[in-house]
Amino acid sequence: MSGVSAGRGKTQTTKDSASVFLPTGLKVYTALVTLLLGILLFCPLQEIYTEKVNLTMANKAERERTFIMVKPDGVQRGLLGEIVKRFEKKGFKLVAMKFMWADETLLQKHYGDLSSKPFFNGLVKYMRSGPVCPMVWEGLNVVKTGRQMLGETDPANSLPGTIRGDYCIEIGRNICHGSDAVDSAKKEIDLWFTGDELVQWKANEEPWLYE
Ligand code: DAT
Ligand code: MG
Repeated sequence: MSGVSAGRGKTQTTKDSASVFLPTGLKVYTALVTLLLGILLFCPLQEIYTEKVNLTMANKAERERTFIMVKPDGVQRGLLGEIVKRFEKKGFKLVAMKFMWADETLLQKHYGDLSSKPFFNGLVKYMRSGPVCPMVWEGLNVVKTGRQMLGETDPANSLPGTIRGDYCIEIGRNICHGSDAVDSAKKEIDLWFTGDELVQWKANEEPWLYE
């Protein structure tokens, strides 16, 4: 009995204090609800904003891909690192790279549009004379900029500062290849690489390269 009465007494006390502190309780409750609503609203908004910023950057950075290849003379002359370095330092992102001997069929397909040229057989033979290093680079306007970095097809016409302008002399030994258009880049990438070989990754320097 005494327990019941003690319990009753306790309940009464709690009721009393609740009614005394109700306005403060309500304030705290309102503040908590407002805070919660604020967090609930702010987070998705911030997420949407961040996503949009990232997307804008990604769109710029991932707008284009090009196919660059160091030819057998470039490899033999120890210029592989130099050519990779130029693309890397420019800020382009490496998507794929391999070191291989290219077979005749692959090279005939790669240079298919030049098959009627008198230098075609010599070109394929030269490209089979040693290992090559095909690569995929990504970035804003990378196709056009890549070609500018390579220089003219004939090194004699290539400006100093370009890869061919700095490191080679003759058209038949021009050390590197670069896609000449976005469409041909797509075809060349598909010809030389499987989908699995194109590496998905986020370059940390992107926010410092694209605004
Ligand atoms: P690029 O490699 O600049 O795209 P291209 O596609 O016209 O030039 O030719 C492919 C390669 O063929 C080129 O890098 C070197 C070789 N080549 C082109 N014209 C040549 C020529 N007149 N004599 C010998 N080789 C030539
Ligand atoms: Mg070409």
